[in-house]
This record gives sequence, C-alpha cells and structure tokens, in this order.
Amino acid sequence: MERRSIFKAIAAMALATTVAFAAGPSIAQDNEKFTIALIPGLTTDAFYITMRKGAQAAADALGVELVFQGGPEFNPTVQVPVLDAVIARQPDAILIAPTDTTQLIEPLRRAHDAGIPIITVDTFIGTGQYQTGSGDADFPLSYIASDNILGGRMAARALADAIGGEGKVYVSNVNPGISTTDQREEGFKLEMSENFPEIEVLETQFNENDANNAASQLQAVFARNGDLKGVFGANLFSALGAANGVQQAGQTGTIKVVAFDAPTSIIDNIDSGLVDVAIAQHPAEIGYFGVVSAYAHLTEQSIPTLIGTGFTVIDKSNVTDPEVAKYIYSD
Ligand code: T6T
Repeated sequence: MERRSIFKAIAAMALATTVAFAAGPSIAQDNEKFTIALIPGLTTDAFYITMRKGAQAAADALGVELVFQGGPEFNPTVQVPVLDAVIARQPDAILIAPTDTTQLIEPLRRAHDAGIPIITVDTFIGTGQYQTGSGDADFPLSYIASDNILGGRMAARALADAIGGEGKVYVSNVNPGISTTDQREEGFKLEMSENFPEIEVLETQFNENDANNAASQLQAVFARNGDLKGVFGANLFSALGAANGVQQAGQTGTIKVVAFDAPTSIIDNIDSGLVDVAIAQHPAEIGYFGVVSAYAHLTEQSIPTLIGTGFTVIDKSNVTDPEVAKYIYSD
C-alpha cells in the first residue's frame, strides 16, 4: 500500500471508530428504541408519581420509551388486568411494584414465559430473593427498593424518642401480604421488643390503604386506650389518616405520629406539629435505577439481583434545608 493510501485507511478507521462510539451500544446500531413499562402499585400515589419522574429521567438519558400504566387502587384484583394489558403490548422489559407477594406470582410468570424481563421495584414477590434457582418466584431479574425492615426500625426509634421511651403505641398498616409494609411492621416490632421494653405495641390496625379508615381506627384505638402515646403510619395513606385521626380526637402533640413516606400533606403536618417525623423513601432513585437496570440487561450487561435505595429522616429541625426538602415527594 502506498503511503498516501495508508494515511487514508488510518483516517477512515479513525472515523469509523468515532461513529461507532457516538452511536453508543447495540440498540442504536439497529435503530431499535427500547420500550420499558413501569406498573406502579397505583397511579395517584405521590410515591409512585415521584418514582415515575426518576424513571423518566433515566429513560430520557438513555433514549428509551417509558410507558407508565397502572390502576386506581393498590390491589391485586385491579393490578393483574393492567399487567395482562401491558404483556399484550410486548414491551422490552417490565418494572412493576407487585401489590401482593403471592397473588402476583402467576400473573408475572405469564410475562416471564412471554420472554419479557421483569424487575420489581418497591415491592417484591415470593421472598424477594431472585435468580437463586429455588422457590417458585425467583424469576425476576432484580429487586430495587428501600430496606423496609431497617425503615421500620428507624420509625420505632423515632417514635420511642418522641414518647420518652414508654407507653402504648400501635402500627397503622395497609393489608397483610404486601412486602414493604409487612417488613416495616416487622422491623418496627423487632426494634421495640429488642430495645424498648417499656413500650407496649398494641394490635395492628389494617386500613386497606384508605386514609379515612386509618383516621377512624385511630379514634377507636384511642377510645379503648385513653393513654395511647403514639402511632406509626406504615405508608403514606396510613400515616396521613392516623394523623387526621389524632387531630379529630383533639390529641395533636399528645399522641405522637411517625410517618413512613413524605408527600407534601405529611410535610404540612410536620410544620403544624401533628406529625413528629417522616421517613422519606427515595422513589425517584428507585425509578431511575429500575430503568438503568432494565437497559443494562437489554444491552447484555449483567445486573445486581438487589439494589437498595436510601432514606431521609425529616422533622421540624431540618424540613427547610434544601438538601432535605428535595426528598419531599411530587404530587
Ligand atoms: O409506601 C409506599 C410504598 O413503598 C408501599 O409499597 C405502598 O405504599 C406507598 O406507595 C405509599 O402510599
């Protein structure tokens, strides 16, 4: 090859390399745009609205199409038909917050059998230990969520502190069978029994994710226990309802409230003194890493089977700090 041709060949190779790098991973090479579906527990919950924002940020960065499709209630009977409709659209991957640890196993297996990779976000199916080769629910690729046992323990410590380490409290919870809220209750009770012997944890009240139920239950528990000192609301609606119940009972500041989740309504209640502490999850982080993980899998990278996201504890002392306030959920 004469010298000029060698230079030309090298220049051509350099150009080809630049084009290949600029084009990015395999998806752009065949012009495919991945579609990733995100199925929340319910669409109108500030927690999942915030998760969607994080997922959309990752989708925009990666050139992925994000489809957000869910039901109006946190309930497997409502969620399964939504899931079936999503499977029929054949997305490249599904991110889902399953509304029940057992009732979503078979419906999700239909997606798996159709060849659609599944990542669960926020909640899990089975034991939440995936890709182990054991059990009947280990087929999702990854679980991305808060450490909910730890979150329950954090709530217990905050409530114990607020009530001075003694007295009666209870957990306002959604329904049994939801991985997140089951684990929060478990962590809360473990922490109380291990470290706060002077605190009596009364029977859990299940409100079916309805803040009005949670409010009436608070008043009924208070009617039976005039010395009630505190309540742990194990998710957004439980906490909001329990706080409303405290206010309706005229016990603001006397019955202490620790809230899981941080929508603006709970933050307003911190300002007014009705809620002592809110444990904010990082739902945007869950959504962001959900999309990134699905994309990594679709472009043939291996992904972790578990990704834990953080918490921010919000109270009167730090609620105006922008580094804290950025974790308040979007409505
Ligand atoms: O607490 C979140 C979520 O983590 C839980 O799984 C269900 O309830 C929320 O969406 C809040 O309403």
